Formats: sequence, structure tokens, C-alpha cells
Amino acid sequence: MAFYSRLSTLLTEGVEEGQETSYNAWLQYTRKENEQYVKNAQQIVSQIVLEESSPIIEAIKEELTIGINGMLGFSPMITSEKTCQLALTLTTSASATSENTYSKLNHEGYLIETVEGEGVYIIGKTDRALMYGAYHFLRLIQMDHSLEQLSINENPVNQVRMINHWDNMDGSIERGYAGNSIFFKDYRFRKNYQRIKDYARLLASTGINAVSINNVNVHKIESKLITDEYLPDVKKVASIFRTYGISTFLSVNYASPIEIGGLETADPLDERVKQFWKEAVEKIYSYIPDFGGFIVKADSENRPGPFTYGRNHADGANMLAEALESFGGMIVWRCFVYNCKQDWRDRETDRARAAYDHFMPLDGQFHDNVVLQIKNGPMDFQVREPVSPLLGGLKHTNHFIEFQITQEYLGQQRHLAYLIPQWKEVLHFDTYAEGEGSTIKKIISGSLYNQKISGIAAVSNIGDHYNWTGHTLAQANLYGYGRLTWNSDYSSERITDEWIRCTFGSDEKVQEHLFHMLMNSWETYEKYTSPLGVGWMVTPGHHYGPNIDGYEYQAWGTYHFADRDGIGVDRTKKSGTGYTNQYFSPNADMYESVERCPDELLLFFHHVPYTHKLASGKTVIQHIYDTHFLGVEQVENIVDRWKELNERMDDRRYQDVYSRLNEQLLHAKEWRDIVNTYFYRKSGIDDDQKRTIY
Ligand code: GCW
Repeated sequence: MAFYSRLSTLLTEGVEEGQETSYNAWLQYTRKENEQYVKNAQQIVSQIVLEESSPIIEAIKEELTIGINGMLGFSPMITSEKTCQLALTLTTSASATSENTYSKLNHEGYLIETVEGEGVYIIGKTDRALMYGAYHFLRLIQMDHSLEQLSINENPVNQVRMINHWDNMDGSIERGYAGNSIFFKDYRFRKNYQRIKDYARLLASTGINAVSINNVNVHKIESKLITDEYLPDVKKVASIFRTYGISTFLSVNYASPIEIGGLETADPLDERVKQFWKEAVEKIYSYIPDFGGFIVKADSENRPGPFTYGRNHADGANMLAEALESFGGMIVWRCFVYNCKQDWRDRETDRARAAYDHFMPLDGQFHDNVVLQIKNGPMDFQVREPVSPLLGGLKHTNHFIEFQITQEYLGQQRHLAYLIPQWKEVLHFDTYAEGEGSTIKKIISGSLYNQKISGIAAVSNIGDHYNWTGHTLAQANLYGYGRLTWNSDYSSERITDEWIRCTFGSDEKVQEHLFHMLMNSWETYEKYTSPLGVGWMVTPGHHYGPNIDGYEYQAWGTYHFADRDGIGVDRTKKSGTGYTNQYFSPNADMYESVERCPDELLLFFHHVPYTHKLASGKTVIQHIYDTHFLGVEQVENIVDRWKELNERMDDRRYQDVYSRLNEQLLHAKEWRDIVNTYFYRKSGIDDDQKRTIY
């Protein structure tokens, strides 16, 4: 037992006594208090029947043992045959349920069924399916769900459910706000395998099945991850992830043939370059037979790419795809391609247009094992952006949507910003690509265009902090992301409720306050930062804190154009950059029209006077003042709610969150006063409520 109960008794490197609850995140497996519940559940799980065997099956046994031990206080007997009347049986056998039900399961889907007098069955076609079923079953117990009449039928909706790390081998994490990398330190692998295993457990429990471990900006040493020097270590990490149904990917440097191959070119049509990649890929698969593939950031933010050789992105991606094809690997090719050396005086060039302008002409030219990865918005993970028109635009090319779990522009895990409501909005957005109902979730699940590969990727928010995410409550973004990738139809409410109960238990007050705090936090953050979809206004470089003109005269293509009369970017067809034209009708017409454009995106699409009346009836300037005052009040309310939870959880988590919330309040005031003062001084228009503006 010592080994299986390890999680609750021992801790890993860098995690000390008293920090377990933070570390255990949503896999707390806390002892149930209701003795009747415990008694009923005990009867069912006193025996666990599992006849299959594989490393994943071993992981399932271990997880069930940890969970049941923690929550029900005993170690279940695990056997390959059923000998007790009541048992929990996990099986891949088709005869365990009706033929019809079984045939509808995909290879990761599962059933959980109570059969009276026999116990509970978890049924799936593969060991991975059983693993997802086992995590679901444990979650039911975590949430005090009765096990008596279960009839659960789950198939993941998205095929690839991926996490991208932006970890560098020196141990730093680009846009990381939770400590250093759990994989790398000082250009070596850290080899804290327990930590990686616990991470894999967290990911698998939410349904994640793919992970890339290094930054898409692949620097000198990282380019060598695909060589003998580092592949033995990558292999070890991949084998841990594999045990939890997760395949491992690497980000590669497009210029590797030059950097590590000794060639003078990386031209995708050059035979020597093709040969270099072919050999590199063969080597990788000799170490990791189920290697997932490569992520590529090319011709983006000073990274090398096919443009240097006068080739396009289909040439570049397809060349790599050919090398991976016979091994079943894929190329995830990022569409974050834009001119980052723009002249701010140039009003014609519009960064928002870039991904569409680059990739739409190539639609249909990519190989079947290439996936284009598209950020959710056309700019860069701002607090509010329209949905990228490339999603839905591409009809003959596999694509993923890319979200950012790490809160680069959303308060860097020092502010509470729960992102599930934002992602839900994106996933439910109707592109009208094939008429009404052509939602993003249908596109990325592959059901609208019948893509060969489809899914979701997101930039990780974890590091080696003892609570993984810096802000304890930012764990909810990782959890929720996984659950949404499994099924984008799950409601924010359901996901939030699950996370709170699994993480903090079922205390009513904790439930009520946390739910309220989380669900409104994204819009609260939006209120006190940049208004009406205009974005940016952050300090250049690190992107934390207000700096209204920080990006205004820079080369990054990120402007608000505020002057004494008005603000916003004219992206209309009629008088602006024509970006609105990238959408299908009626979205194109809606965004084009200053009257019909939704308030929250008005300044993204239009340049208007401060006195322009919004649909809400307020003027733009009054909206700015009101939301900034309100945003800070809402943060005050968040702090008050949290204070009421003192002594309703362990002190460590309470204090950790409390100190972050206080910092948030301080900085929200800074945002409020700087934004309000800036626009007051620009416009000279008084706040109609005469509040303090400096
Ligand atoms: O948002 C920007 C970040 C960069 C990042 C880039 C990208 C990894 O500021 O740090 O680089 O996006 O997505 O490639």
C-alpha cells in the first residue's frame, strides 16, 4: 500500500508538508464524511474486476486504489475474475452491454452502468477508454454522486485534445507564471518523474490526450531535442505520458537542417533538406514508436520558415509531413504569421487580416497529416477579440483552434480570470460558413467539414510551483480546458461545479462563493482593463499592467488610435482595412455596421467619437468610466466573498488565494485610474457621476 497511497502521504521534490492540497489540485480524494454514502459505495467497490493488462491498466488500478483509499478509507481487492456479488467491473468486452450501445462507442468512449445485484460496469473498447471511465467514476464519488442508478454514455467529441508547453531548456517558461519548467533545467531534463506522472494524471483525468513539451520558439539547444543527445530523455517522458493515454510532441526549429544538420539551406524543396528530416524522423521513431509529431512556428516573430526560400507554407508543412507520414505522425503548423515589423504610421496594414491572408489561398493544398493551428482570435489572446475568420474559412484543410490557458494578457495568474466562459463563447460562435449552425465547435470537432484530423490545443499554464498554476484558482482553467476539449457542449456551470467540488469539497458556502467568483471573473477583468474590444494597452514586453500607449508607436501592429475626438480601429470594408470582409454573411455585415456591431467589439471594428452612443444607451466615454469603476467594485466583492471562506478550507490555499486577490485589487485600481485618467485627459469629457479621475 505504501506505493499506492504515495500521493496523499509523500510529496515530490519542491513540494513541502502543508502544500499537498495545493499540489493535489482536483484529485484530492478526500475522505467522505457521510457514513451511509461510504457504506453504500464500499459495497460496490470492495472488489474491482479488471482482466486486461497493459501499462494503462496498471495506471487505472493504481488510480482507483488511491482514490478509493482516500475517499472510502480502504484498499479494494483487485482481481481478474468476479467473485463477489457486487463489484466494480472494468471491461473491454462487447458482451458486457447491448450490441447497439457498444457499437456506438469510439475508441476513447465509455459507458458506466449500474446493474442491479451486480454492481457497476465501466465498459470501453480500449484501455484508454477504461481509464477515462475510471476517472469519471472517481469523480462521481468525489462529487457525492449516488452509484445506484448510473447510466452514463460518453464519447469525446474532439479527436486531438492537446496542451502546448512553451518551456525552454534553461528551465524558464515563455509566458509562464507558475515557476519554472517541470521538464527542463539548465539545458538538461529534470528527471523528476513523479511530478511528470502526477501532471499526466491531472491531464488524463480531464481527457487531454496530447502534449508538446517545448516552446514553439525553438532556440539553439532545444533544436537538438530531436537528436541522440536528448531523445533518450524525451523517450522517458513520453513513456510516462503514454501510460496515461497522452502522446508526446516536440516543437521543432524550421531551420534545423542548418542549425544541426550542417546544411546551408532549409529550403523545403531541396532534396538534402528532405533527407535530413527523413533521417531525423526515423531516429525519433526508433526511440518513441508512437511519437505524436511536430509543432512548427515558422515565419512568425522572427522564426525561420519557408518564406526565406521563396516557398509557401504548404511547401514547408508538406515536406515535413512526408517525413512523418509512414510513421503516423502529424505536423501541427501554426498560423500565427504576421508582419511584426510594421511601421506604425502605415494605416493600411492590418495585423488582424494576416492569418487569413496568408493561409486562405493555400486551402486544400496541405497533406492529410498536416493540421493548421489557429489562435482563437485574429490578434493574440486578448481579453476580448472576435473569432478568427480563418476558422470556418478553411474548408479543405485540417485545423485546430488554439487557446491560451496561461494568462499572458489576462493578469498573469496574479488576477483571477476564469476562461471557460470565454472559450464557450468562441466555441459556440456561428461562422455561417455553411449556413446557420456552422459553429466553431462543429468545425473543430471535424463534423462540419469532415476533417481527417481535428481538435483543440492550448498553451499550458503550469510550472513547478507547488500548486502547479501560481494562482490556486487558475487550476480551474486547466481543468475546464480539458473538460471542454472532451465535450465542448458541457456548460460552464457544469464544469465549474465539478471543479469546485473535486478541489474544495461540497461545503455549500464554498460552492456558492467560488462559483460566483469564477463565473464572473473574466468579464470583471475586462471591465477594468482595455475597453470595448480594442485590446492591448499593456506594458510592452512582459504584458502585465496598464500602459495605454505602450504599443501605440511600435512595430507590432497593435494600435488603438485614440486621439482627442475618438478611438478604435476602422476595419470596415467601406473606409477601413477591409478585415470585416473575411467573415461570412451575416457576420460580415454585422461587424461592418457601426449600429449592429456588438458593443463589446465596437472598437475592434470601428473608430468612433467618445460621444458615440452604444447599444447599451451609454456613450463610449461614459462606458469606459463606468466599467472601470464597476470592475474595481467587483474585485472588492470577490475579495469579500473569499474572506467568508476563511476556515472552510486548509489555511495554505486560503492564504495563497487571499494574497493574490489583494494584489489583484491593488492593480485593478491602477488600471482603473490610469485608463480613466488617460481618456479624461484625451477627451476632456467629465464623468457624469463626478467620481474621482485624476
Ligand atoms: O502572444 C505571443 C507571445 C509570445 C509567443 C507568441 C506565439 C511563443 O507574446 O511570447 O511566443 O505569441 O504564440 O508564438
